[in-house]
Amino acid sequence: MNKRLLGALGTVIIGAGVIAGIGTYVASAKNDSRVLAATPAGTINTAQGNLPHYTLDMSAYPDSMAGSHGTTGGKHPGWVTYGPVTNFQVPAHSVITVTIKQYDSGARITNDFFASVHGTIDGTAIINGKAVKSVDPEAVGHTFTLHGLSDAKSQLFVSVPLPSLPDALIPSSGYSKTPNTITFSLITGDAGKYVWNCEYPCGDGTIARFGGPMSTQGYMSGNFDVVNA
Ligand SMILES: [Cu+2]
Repeated sequence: MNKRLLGALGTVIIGAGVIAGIGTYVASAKNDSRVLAATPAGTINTAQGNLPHYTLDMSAYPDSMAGSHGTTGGKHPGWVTYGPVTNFQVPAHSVITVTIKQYDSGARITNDFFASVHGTIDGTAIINGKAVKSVDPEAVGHTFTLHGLSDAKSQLFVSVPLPSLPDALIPSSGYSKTPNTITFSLITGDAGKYVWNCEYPCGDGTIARFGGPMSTQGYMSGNFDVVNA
């Protein structure tokens, strides 16, 4: 992550003189209203019967040079971020198969609970083709952790660890061609407002690395709206 951060900072310093429109990106990073809706994928058999099936694809990046922050990375090019956006919309009472490409390095997670898979169908996630219930707590890059809010009738809690890439596989510019691929499925309940965040301390040094992107919407957290189809 440090290597990527230095590289990103270098890019900013070189690019600052020629980027006239950076103010636009600063404004958009503060309040990213873009929403990615899940893609219909037929129906699927579950223990709860045959349910509508949807897919949702996202990525976790070691900086903000991809995703929703603009081609210059926005106000914080070196901040880790999810992309292409951090707000998602999915239908109620449906199976949502989420696929995340994870391009970042990492280290030990603070709380081992978040190195295990929780709340998915079968309690597993498929990581690089293999079904697992947990990952090495010493090598976590990010997590995707979904919580219900009080106005949601159904309780929903899903948490999936995204293993880190070894530092040797993080290129000095661009992204690894071999990200970790994490796939899991969850069943949504009633329509309502949910939120998700990352539980790996991938932020900056403030508040024990829960600052910066960890405490800013549009980077390591966002909305997860469950709507009636
Ligand atoms: Cu994170």
